[in-house]
Amino acid sequence: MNVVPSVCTFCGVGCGIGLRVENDRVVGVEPQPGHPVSQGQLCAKGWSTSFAIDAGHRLTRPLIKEHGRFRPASWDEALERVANEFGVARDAAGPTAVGVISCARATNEDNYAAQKFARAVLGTHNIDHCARICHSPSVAGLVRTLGSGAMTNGIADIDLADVILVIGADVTENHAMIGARMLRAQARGARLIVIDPRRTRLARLADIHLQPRLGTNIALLNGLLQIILANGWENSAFLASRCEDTGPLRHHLSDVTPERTSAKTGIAVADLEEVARLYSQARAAYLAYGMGITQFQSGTNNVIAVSNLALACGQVGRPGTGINPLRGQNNVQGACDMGCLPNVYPGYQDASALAVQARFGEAWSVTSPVTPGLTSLGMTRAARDGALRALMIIGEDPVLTDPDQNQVAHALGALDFLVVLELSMTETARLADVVLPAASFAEKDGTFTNCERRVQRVRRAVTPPGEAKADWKILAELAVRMGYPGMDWEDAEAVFDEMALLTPIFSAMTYARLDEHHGLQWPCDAARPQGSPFLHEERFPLGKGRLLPVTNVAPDECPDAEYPFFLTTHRLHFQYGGGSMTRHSPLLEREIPAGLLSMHPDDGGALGLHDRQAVRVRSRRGELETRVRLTDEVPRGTVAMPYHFREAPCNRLTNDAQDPITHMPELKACAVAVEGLPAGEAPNAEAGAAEVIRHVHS
Ligand SMILES: Nc1nc2c(c(=O)[nH]1)N[C@H]1C(S)=C(S)[C@@H](COP(=O)(O)OP(=O)(O)OC[C@H]3O[C@@H](n4cnc5c(=O)[nH]c(N)nc54)[C@H](O)[C@@H]3O)O[C@H]1N2
Ligand SMILES: Nc1nc2c(c(=O)[nH]1)N[C@H]1C(S)=C(S)[C@@H](COP(=O)(O)OP(=O)(O)OC[C@H]3O[C@@H](n4cnc5c(=O)[nH]c(N)nc54)[C@H](O)[C@@H]3O)O[C@H]1N2
Ligand code: SF4
Ligand SMILES: [Mo]
Repeated sequence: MNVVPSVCTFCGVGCGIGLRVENDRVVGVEPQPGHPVSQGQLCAKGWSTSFAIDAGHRLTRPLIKEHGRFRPASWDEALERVANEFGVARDAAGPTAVGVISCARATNEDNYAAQKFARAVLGTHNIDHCARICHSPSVAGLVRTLGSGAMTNGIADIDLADVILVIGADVTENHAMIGARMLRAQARGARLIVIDPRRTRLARLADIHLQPRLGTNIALLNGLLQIILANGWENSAFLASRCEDTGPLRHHLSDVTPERTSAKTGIAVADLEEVARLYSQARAAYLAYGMGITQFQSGTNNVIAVSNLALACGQVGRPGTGINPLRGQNNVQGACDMGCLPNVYPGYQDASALAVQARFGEAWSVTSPVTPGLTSLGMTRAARDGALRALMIIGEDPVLTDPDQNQVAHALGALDFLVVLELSMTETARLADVVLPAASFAEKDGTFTNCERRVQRVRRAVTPPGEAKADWKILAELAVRMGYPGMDWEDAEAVFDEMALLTPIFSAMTYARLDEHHGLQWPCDAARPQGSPFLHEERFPLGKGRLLPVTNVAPDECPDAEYPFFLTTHRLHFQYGGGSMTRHSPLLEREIPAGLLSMHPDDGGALGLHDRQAVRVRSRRGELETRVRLTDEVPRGTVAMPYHFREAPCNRLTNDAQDPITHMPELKACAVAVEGLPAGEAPNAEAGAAEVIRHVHS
């Protein structure tokens, strides 16, 4: 047996794994000893990798849909079809009528190729990926306050903190090895504070759990800041030397009082004061946050409120202290860094700047597109309106993971042409005209960038199943067919080298140097050849930090007589995303009954429900059936559902009201009604599925 060093394919922690290979098959996984992030450990998902990529459920040949059914086709025929359909759509309606959605689970090399394919071959900035509905508000918010949207500190910095403040992140479930590290820090004396409307496992173990009402983050963060300023607990020296004038923010907070904050958020004044004191007076405070901050129509302002708090207390720019948006997917940091966003080229180079357009135009020997690109949900809307005609989706499952499933299915159905590059047949791939089989991370060379900006190598450990190929290779072959020779790379390393040449923050990285260092953290350039474990020591990319006044905005849809509950959506430790990988593991599947609705026992009692009874959940957009789980982990008036399960897809209920700055949809709050089904009845997993199909064909 051979053990090939690699990186976990699930979450953004980026744990080091060893793929155990026997007879050209991955038969198991082991932790990489001495790995800087995972320190020789893995969570249950990491251990289950071999099931997730097993050839038994993989796509092995290109598929073309004919009369509503897929038939196998040769690569030649399938690629010709794709090239032709994109050509037709572009000729008929211009380059803004075609688009690409890329994959935060695929490598940097795949993502670099995806945005180059969109910009250089299709001639459009219509390129985006799931960061849109994940941490786009972090990028936008922190760019406005600091100038850079990445985690300011490494994971190991948790060991240096004396206060750990977690806001809207369920870390033991979703970033398990970071959660474990936080609990170890607590055991050696750090104070752990969790702010979450749900009583998560980490909240139960924390020293302090603040349980705000859903959607009151800004009221809470402004309230903490007001207490800090009123008591003189701010870091005046830091504010004077590192930040712009705080006058406007102070003025903005002048009518905030602890009592008003308490009334808005539902948190006792004494608890607010205790958290304000602990965080501001800490020697090093490691602030981490997640989707409970970003997935609101006020997502960008929520992030700004987080940043205001950290800047006012001088808790950024030192080891162990900073602002850390816990990036979600294994390579979502990388997909952003590679420029799979409509507004930036690789390395966050402004796509609207003429000099940047000229630079990439020259490097790629093309005329760069000038029309601003659409976001992923912008593309969905354009498809619905008939303005977007042909779409490529690389490794995303929006039918399960985007808000308002019926509208998503309707939009995908309205396209002239949809091609999906996937590992297995997902709910989204089923709707495609052509499906292309992609190689998984264990079957290709490349790099992933974890949430602490660490670029690490993955390696081809086994042959891809059947005729599957690396995404970058598929895109390169398609480019040739569409008359563009500039993507004809020798191998993944050549893609990386081209990227590093054009991207200043990666300029000192090579595969050989990544190997030597267990990965390197960007920025990594001539001035910082060893990479950057933490950011902003002496100055912010903006120069001085900005504290910007922001005001709480209620969720777009709040409970009323017809839909009396707030629904919030979340994740479970043993499942991942749309479940297309984790649900193939019998070990993970055994842990979780599909998609239960969590409800407070008092609410359940008022509705006459008993634990595990089948219920129907309805919103203004759709309905589904599942079972109820009565638990005081959720507060009264709020119900919660995970989004991993096609049998009970909570995104049939969610609202796509959006943050005006980033177009982040409000996945964390909408209004629903719940009713019990007759005793003894089982939930109908198909309820609504027929509706989706009807939308596709209408
Ligand atoms: N097991 C597993 N791990 C994963 C994933 C997975 O699918 N499964 N997905 C990965 C991805 S893509 C991502 S982005 C990360 C996400 O990781 P997290 O950010 O931890 O994601 P969530 O569980 O969606 O939401 C976090 C918390 O926000 C809370 N919340 C809801 N509303 C509010 C509010 O108004 N205020 C506050 N303060 N909190 C609120 C919820 O109760 C929830 O506990 O996880 C990654 N890791
Ligand atoms: N209600 C609700 N909805 C949510 C969220 C929420 O909290 N609540 N969270 C949102 C967030 S933060 C995110 S990030 C999105 C995630 O949404 P998605 O990105 O749609 O979710 P995944 O299931 O991770 O889909 C990734 C797909 O990529 C495929 N894949 C893996 N590796 C490769 C590869 O190398 N090449 C190719 N071509 N394919 C590959 C997998 O098979 C999988 O089907 O979901 C969002 N949806
Ligand atoms: S914590 Fe994340 S990266 Fe580490 S093993 Fe678990 S899923 Fe994989
Ligand atoms: Mo995410």
